Amino acid sequence: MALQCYGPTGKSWASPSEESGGKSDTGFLLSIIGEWVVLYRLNRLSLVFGLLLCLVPNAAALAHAILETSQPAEGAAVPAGDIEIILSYNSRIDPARSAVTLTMAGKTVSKLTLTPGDAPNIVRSTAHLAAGKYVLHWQVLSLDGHITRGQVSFNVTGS
Ligand SMILES: [Cu+2]
Repeated sequence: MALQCYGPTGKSWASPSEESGGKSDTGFLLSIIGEWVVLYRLNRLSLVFGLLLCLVPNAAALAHAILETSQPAEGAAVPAGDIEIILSYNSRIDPARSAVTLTMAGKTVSKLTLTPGDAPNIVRSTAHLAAGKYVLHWQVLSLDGHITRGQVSFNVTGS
């Protein structure tokens, strides 16, 4: 509602030039600059509004992708071999623009190929792993266009 006051039609660009003959160019220029300033402020306003949406807890819960559960779970021990990896988030994510990497002792072991899970908030993958301490680094894109990251540490035990 308040935004309508600043709309492009709020102050006419044409009227100053029509009324005063000599000053027309400067008047027109000034009004254009005025519009630019207003547009710039509106952009900043929407930016601030977007940021606020992400800061307010309830809104963030609907927007940011937060890892809710994982398989393997944090700190879990799983037997070596084919390991199923399932990451479940609080909101819908885009598997095509998300990435999961496995590291061991800070070195990348493999970049996992993600497949959509049973629900739009789940991604899954499989990895054939030998015994060792692994860290799974995930990065996902949620519907609000924000990327969130995190990691899950787990152990693979020898057979
Ligand atoms: Cu967000």
